[in-house]
Amino acid sequence: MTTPGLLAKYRPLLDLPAHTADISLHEGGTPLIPMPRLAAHLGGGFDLYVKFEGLNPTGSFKDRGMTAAISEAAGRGVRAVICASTGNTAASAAAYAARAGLKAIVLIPQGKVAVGKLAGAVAYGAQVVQVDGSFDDALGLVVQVSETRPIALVNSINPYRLEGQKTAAFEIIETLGKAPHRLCLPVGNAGNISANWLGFTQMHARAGTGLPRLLGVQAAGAAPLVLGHPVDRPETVATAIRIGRPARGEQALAAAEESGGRIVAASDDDILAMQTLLAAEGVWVEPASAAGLAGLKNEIAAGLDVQGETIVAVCTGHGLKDPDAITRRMPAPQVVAADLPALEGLLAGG
Ligand code: AN7
Repeated sequence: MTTPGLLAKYRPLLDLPAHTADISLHEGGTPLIPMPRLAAHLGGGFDLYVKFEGLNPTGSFKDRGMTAAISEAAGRGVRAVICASTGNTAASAAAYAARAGLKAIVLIPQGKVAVGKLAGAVAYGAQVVQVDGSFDDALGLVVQVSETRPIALVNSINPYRLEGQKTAAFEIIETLGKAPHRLCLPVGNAGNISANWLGFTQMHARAGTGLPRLLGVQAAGAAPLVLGHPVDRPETVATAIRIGRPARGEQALAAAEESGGRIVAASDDDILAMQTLLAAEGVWVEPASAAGLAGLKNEIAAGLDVQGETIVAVCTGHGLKDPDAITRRMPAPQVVAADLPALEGLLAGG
């Protein structure tokens, strides 16, 4: 017996064509981790959980959508897939394409992808192309290429990506017994917030499980949905969400509004401070994944009343994806001679 992958578990709830195969790395089933100390730090009076999506097979939530998109493409007889990516989509597409025996081509913005993601894409055997431009430029290119060649596009413009990604909502409902009052998560290309809303609304229509208010959080230097216009030169330490023209921006704004929530921005300093707070409670996420909670912290500080609520923060990617985000802030290493008195001396000094 193995744990089922997401398609095996949820197929009747997913709107996928009959030809869809089942290409799986047994993704999903990620833990919902209580964070009582962080909740107290944010003011207390509510229950806080992290849905730790970094524990998926390639280290991010992208695997949920990719099992669906690659399974559809493989079932249709496609031989190659392509995507633009800030890194996690690339690693996930590469892994699932490898699993299916397909070729993967990934376009990434040159010099702006965290090392763990780039290494993943290479390790899984993808053709990695660095674009002298932004993620948005790369997305424009892959859309055009997929229109003229027999190559399946597996960015979240692909509707099957959302079908897979909505399973995060199903899992949260299964664990809590109902939807949380509030769901906070980072927003980049805006696929994930759209997919989660699909999942929560679908389950509510079937089983009356309730709906969360959505708090989507962009990085302040890449916040088109907050500013109300595209950002030509997005910049943020959270390279995963360094996106200026979100493909599903309209859908995300509609979902946030329909839920009674909103989309806000958090500064790089706020994002890194939240990454540190999460790690101080044992959960190391990549910078982008701390954005949702950084936004929540700001909202509470500005007067948002969350008393009595259950809040889930989706932490989308593992800290190991972007070790440089830590090492470049690391203090100088403590070096000691290989003898006990030297170590005792160092420890005595605090
Ligand atoms: C860790 O990999 O867009 O709003 O190309 O890697 O659904 O785009 C990644 C996005 C949040 C934002 N957290 O999700 C890509 C890419 C992490 C991410 C997001 C991403 P969307």
